[in-house]
Amino acid sequence: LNQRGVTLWFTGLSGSGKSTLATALERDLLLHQKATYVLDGDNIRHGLNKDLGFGPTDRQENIRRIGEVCNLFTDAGIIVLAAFVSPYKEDRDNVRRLLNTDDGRNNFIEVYVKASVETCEERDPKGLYQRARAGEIPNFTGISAPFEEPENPEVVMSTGDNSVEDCVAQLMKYLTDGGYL
Ligand code: GGZ
Repeated sequence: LNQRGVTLWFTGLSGSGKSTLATALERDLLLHQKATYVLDGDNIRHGLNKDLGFGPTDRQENIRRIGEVCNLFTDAGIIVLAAFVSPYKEDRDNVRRLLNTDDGRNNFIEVYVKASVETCEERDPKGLYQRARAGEIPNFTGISAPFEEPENPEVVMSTGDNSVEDCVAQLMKYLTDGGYL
């Protein structure tokens, strides 16, 4: 396999556009013949982590296990696109430490998918914000549970003001300039 692995870690609110960006980037990478794989709630929370909920301890364990999976995929030379709310800075930093090796190789690229609660709530593609406001979903990030903003993310994507295509182009440039492709 003629490529090195790396993990792009998309963090942000529900409805911020993490999976949309990851899936669009995946398409572009596949067109460039790059081995890539998207991890998100759809393929992780229904399988590996189906025993976990959304309280702080379960979210921590969710991210810990996902970090280990990212480490294995990255070691196998795959460009991993991990899209999880991952609201706690400490949990994200633990994954960063796991993936960034002693020889100075940065295998962890934190992508903050930035959109306000108002914007996400307006989109509300699954009606989750509405249900959270009604008190039907406890511990809902942005409503009744915290989101700790990244302090030094490698990339910030403001999805309220940029098209998916522009965001993907920016990420492709980051990967090219960083020698990941
Ligand atoms: C946040 C929730 C919750 C609560 C269910 N809080 O927009 P979605 O639907 O498709 O993505 C969200 C997903 C979050 O799962 P993660 O594994 O990414 O979360 S974490 O990293 O914090 O462990 C949302 C849905 O699951 N969802 N309940 N209470 N999002």
